[in-house]
Amino acid sequence: SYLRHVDSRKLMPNGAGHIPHLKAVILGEALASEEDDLVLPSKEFSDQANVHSPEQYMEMYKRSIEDPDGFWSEIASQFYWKQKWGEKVCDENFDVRDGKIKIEWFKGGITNVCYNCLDRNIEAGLGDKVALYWEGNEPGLDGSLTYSQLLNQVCQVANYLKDIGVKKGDAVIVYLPMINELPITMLACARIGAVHSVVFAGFSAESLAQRITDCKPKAVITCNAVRRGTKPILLKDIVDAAINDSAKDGVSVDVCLVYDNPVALKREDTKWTQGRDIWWQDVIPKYPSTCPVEWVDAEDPLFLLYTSGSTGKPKGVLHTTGGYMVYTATTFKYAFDYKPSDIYWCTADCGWITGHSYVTYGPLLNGATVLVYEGAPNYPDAGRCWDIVDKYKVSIFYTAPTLVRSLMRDGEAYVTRYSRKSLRVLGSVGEPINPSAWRWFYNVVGDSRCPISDTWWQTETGGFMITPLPGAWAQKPGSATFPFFGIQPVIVDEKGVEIDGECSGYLCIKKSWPGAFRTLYGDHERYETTYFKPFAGYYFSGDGCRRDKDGYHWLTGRVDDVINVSGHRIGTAEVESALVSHPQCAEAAVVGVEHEVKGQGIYAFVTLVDSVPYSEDLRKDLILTVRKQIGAFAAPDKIHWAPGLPKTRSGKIMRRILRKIAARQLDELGDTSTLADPNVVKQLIELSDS
Ligand code: 6R9
Repeated sequence: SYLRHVDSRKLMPNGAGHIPHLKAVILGEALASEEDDLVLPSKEFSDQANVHSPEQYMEMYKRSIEDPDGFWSEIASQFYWKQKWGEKVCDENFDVRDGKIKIEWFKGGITNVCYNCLDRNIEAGLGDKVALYWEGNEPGLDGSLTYSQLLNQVCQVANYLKDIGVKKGDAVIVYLPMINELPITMLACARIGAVHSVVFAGFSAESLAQRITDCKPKAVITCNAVRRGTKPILLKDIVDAAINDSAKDGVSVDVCLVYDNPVALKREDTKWTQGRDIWWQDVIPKYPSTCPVEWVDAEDPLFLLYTSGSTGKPKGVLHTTGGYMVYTATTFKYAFDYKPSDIYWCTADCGWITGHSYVTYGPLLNGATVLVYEGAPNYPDAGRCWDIVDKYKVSIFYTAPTLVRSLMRDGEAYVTRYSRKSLRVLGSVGEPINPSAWRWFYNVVGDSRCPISDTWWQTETGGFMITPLPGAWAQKPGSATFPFFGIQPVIVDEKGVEIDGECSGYLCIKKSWPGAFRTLYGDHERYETTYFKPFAGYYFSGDGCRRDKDGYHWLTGRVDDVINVSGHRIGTAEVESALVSHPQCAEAAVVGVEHEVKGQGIYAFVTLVDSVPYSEDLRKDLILTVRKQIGAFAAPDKIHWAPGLPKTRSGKIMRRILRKIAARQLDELGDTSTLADPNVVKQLIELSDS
């Protein structure tokens, strides 16, 4: 059966060829490089998988490229459409030189995403299946909703929203923690054709105000307070400040619906604005639990999600209805090898795209059982995730490399004390996962049994773009592997010329896909300038990518994070991965600094494994590790010991701040309001000269 994999690799797209070194892997010989490290799915897994061989993938992939209309309309037909789409499945202009960028899928088709998530599944007999499990921050606090119960609650909220005058096309801002009411609110908006804009309930009042001012919502939906770990966060205070701020810009909010969370704050201690604020529990239960659906066009907006660009104000990424529905459902099904008996847990918050596509829409469209977890993944201790996995018999676990690395740092004992035998597929998203973290995730968490879907995608892409299909082919730790159906990734040089075979460069996408964003809200020009003008004819992802001799894709980080040292282009992620492979290094973040001779030098912030002391020997050893793994040119010029790294609450390292610290431009640190822990920056500055 191994030979089956080898031969069919000739079929891999983009020049992937035969793999002679596979023999070495099977025989357990030493590998020349990480590119040769192959992890094969077990026969049992492949045999039961939705896509079970490279040949099957290739056949489906080929069809999706050669006949996208046929491929996608067949899948779309499995959903409920009040009226089928018009003549064209896809109508696009993807090239700025031919005029305005336009992407349309299933135009003329009339449907509703909420109906397809709930009513359709209930009609198919899933009414009594659990749709949402909810696990609270405090162990022991939990709940669940079946598909029928979820529909009832969604309808009550939808009826309330209609009653206060929210209509099709109106924006609603949602600033809620991870409680069931968050996906409920999203679905309620979708049901009546309103456009939700979920703001991660960890953003500052200023950030929230910016978003309120930009999309002028008919209502803001929040919660008085929440506990994450031991820390209570007064969400309502933040909302009050934000609403006051946007009022100064002439944008007023008439209704603020507040979920009462007595575990975190008493009602009477919640600040209140009479006439504007209203308790969720006082009104929602009074509304009828059925609500007719607002049928919308496939190209009507579903939601707005703000994401940060490299400069300027946040960008309102706009997703529409039909294509997004079809794409998130399909990617979920294949990339996680979803089966109806699965219990699925994604640790992302609904405030990010991952929570939209892969907590709410993708799984529910498949009729899946989803776990929503309110708390911090290491509360009350580093074993909480596996405690939850055992409690709910989670079978698909989807998380971010940053969590994997931090749990790795806390030690295996927290993992191995739990059974985890329900797990069958693992997933990773948000940043490149370094091979050593991949290995730990695979060997320790998954007991060397569960394939890892390292899914590369973006807020803008709506769903997975480059991802393993577990069961279909061999994985390489650290590589996102191959494109999803319908996706044509191309690697271009700085002139925008496509490069073939083994190469590295800028990652672009040729042709649209159903889940693509359609515009930046209120700024179509910025949409074209940022994504379609850098390399005319393509969507530019902003990421760098290497394609290896076997056609596997290795994401090398944002190209704005590329460092050029003496003419060598070095991805910060590559250096970080080398550093982290050192047994005493827990986490690393690398930035470029001005260097007199080399143009740019490499400046590395390094967090050590618990209780290992800083030392000159260790510093030298870390540098040696990078020299060994990448080359002397990539050796860091400076190692800066870091007790912690500045991260956003979604776990992304804020390199902007690290660059300023590295350059000693301490008065130019900029906005630090989105940091998970602002103290980290202070500590780093104090350690600057050590
Ligand atoms: C889904 C999400 C998008 C950026 C993207 C890339 C990085 C995400 C990745 C990955 C390597 C992966 N990224 N997944 N890099 N491997 N599996 O995270 O969306 O918040 O918009 O971030 O995240 O740099 O361009 P978003």
